[in-house]
Amino acid sequence: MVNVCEILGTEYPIIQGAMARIAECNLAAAVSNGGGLGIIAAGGQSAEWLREEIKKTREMTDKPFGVNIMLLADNVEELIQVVCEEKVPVVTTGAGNPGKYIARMKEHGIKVIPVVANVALAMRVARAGADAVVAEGTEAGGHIGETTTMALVPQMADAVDIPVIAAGGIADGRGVAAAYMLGARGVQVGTRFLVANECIVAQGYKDAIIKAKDSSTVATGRSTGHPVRIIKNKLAKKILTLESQNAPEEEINQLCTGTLAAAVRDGDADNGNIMSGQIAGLVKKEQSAAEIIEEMFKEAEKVYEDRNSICRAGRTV
Ligand code: TUI
Repeated sequence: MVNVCEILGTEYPIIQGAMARIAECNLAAAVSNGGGLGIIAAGGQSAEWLREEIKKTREMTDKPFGVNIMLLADNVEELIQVVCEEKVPVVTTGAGNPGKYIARMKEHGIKVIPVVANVALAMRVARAGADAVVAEGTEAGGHIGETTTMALVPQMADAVDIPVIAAGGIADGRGVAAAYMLGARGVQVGTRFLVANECIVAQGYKDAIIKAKDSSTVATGRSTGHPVRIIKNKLAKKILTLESQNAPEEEINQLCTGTLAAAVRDGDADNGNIMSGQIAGLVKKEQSAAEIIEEMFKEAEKVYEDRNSICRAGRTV
């Protein structure tokens, strides 16, 4: 099977998670310069914006980087056109089935890595020619599926013959080592990169991640069929209340309008939509993207070397 670093063209097998309105040229270039694959999140952005970010990223790094295309966006066709014209090295996709776009992107020399939350979709994209898949467990932030990383990764690794990259709940070397034990050959990390020095998100958002505990996130939107994991704040509680009252979808959508901008731009920790993974409780300090990557892989190597023997019936085997 092809090595993930070879597919990505990186030193480390790590992809930065796509974070809508947050992941732009500064974070993408910093992650790529740190030896991982930085990602520009195109979700909610125009084709012109994306073209400009690609240009700026290329000015900031000579390393490979990627673009994430969120498939619920209404301008997906235009965004696909931009990544093809710009010959972006890697494209990740989310929130849908990218099957019909894969051949076109590959014709332009793009490596295609769909982010998926179930085995059925992983098998479909593998058949359509995907180079690797990200198995994203429900621990992840943002739009999520139902299955945990622990259960999803080994099942996906058995089902497809392309490399599986684990996501959801990974923020340190133990998580990296665990992902490998489950059959993954790379990781995607979002939450920890939110607090990278180079990440342009408002300080209030970073503080909310650093203050978070294991139980600080909640999945909203289960009632509308689009579950989204966010920090459990005033906004989250209002959404959950409306959902428990079976409020119409429009009312929930209205409540959510502008809340991502409030979180990302204004750092509104109460009424902003602060997407975050469950692993936020482990993220305790702001660092450069390069330090985050180096620390995670150094720690993963150490965890692997220091592993204890597995015990059977109380005896070391
Ligand atoms: O896409 C993500 N994470 C995201 S997208 C996003 S923007 C957004 N905001 C509010 C509502 C919806 C989107 C924030 N975070 N991760 C990958 C992912 N894909 N997670 C879940 C899925 C998924 C879900 C259903 C993929 C396909 C799918 O159905 C299609 C099928 O054929 O199974």
